[in-house]
Amino acid sequence: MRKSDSIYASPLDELVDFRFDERVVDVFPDMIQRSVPGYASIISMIGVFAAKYAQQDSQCYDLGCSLGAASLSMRQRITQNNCTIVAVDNSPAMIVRAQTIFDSDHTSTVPIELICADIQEINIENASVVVMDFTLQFIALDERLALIKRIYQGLKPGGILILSEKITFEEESRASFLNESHHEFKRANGYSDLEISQKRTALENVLIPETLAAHQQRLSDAGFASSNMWFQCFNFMSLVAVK
Ligand code: GEK
Repeated sequence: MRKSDSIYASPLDELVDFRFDERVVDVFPDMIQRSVPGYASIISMIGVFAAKYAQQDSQCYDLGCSLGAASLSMRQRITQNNCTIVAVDNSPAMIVRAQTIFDSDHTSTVPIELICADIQEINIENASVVVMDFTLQFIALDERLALIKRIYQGLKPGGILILSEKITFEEESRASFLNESHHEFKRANGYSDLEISQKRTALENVLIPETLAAHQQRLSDAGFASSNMWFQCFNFMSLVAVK
């Protein structure tokens, strides 16, 4: 049974910045499913992309893996020989829970190496698929280009980066329509206005969204020949950049 997220349901005296601690880990599958429109589809399609782009004798990275949903999706679809999935998160609580989930998954023999570390500090090498599913948005703005460059350098020719992000829009009317639509989605999923507003405040200094154009410019600056947005729902999108 999925544990239901009620972290922001009662008024909180002091709203501290959002952290991926044990309380969040406990309700994470419910929280992300009810907060990110299209999350389940994106996870499934990450498996579909991995099936096509994973290369024999290479590594597939899941950066900011949380409970490993993208790793499991890739593991189920990869048929190329001698691929390893490297799943990384800097929240110890996420890593402990992800390990128990991986241990109980017997759908495939593709190995998953789980690492508790900052994704800005790990080696990225011999990669055919790199996934950052709603993780770059938590990295400081001035550190994003360096990380994307390291991913580009670690990718083999023909390798891909799958980048999913909450985005913002330059045009005010477009931004407010899509933000409001996202709030409506959360209301439809049972979150109250109080929960939506307290969570927004907690995330304000932690999750910094950018425009699609800013993401595509950075990918191009890092060397990616092309990037295609393959998914958008409200102010959430996912794109694939090819080396
Ligand atoms: C999914 N990809 O289910 N280094 C490592 N991990 C980090 C860092 C960092 N510098 N910063 C944040 N994280 C997942 C969902 S959640 C998105 C990703 C969300 C981790 C953080 O601990 C958390 O587990 C994850 O990135 C972001 O497909 O909750 O909106």
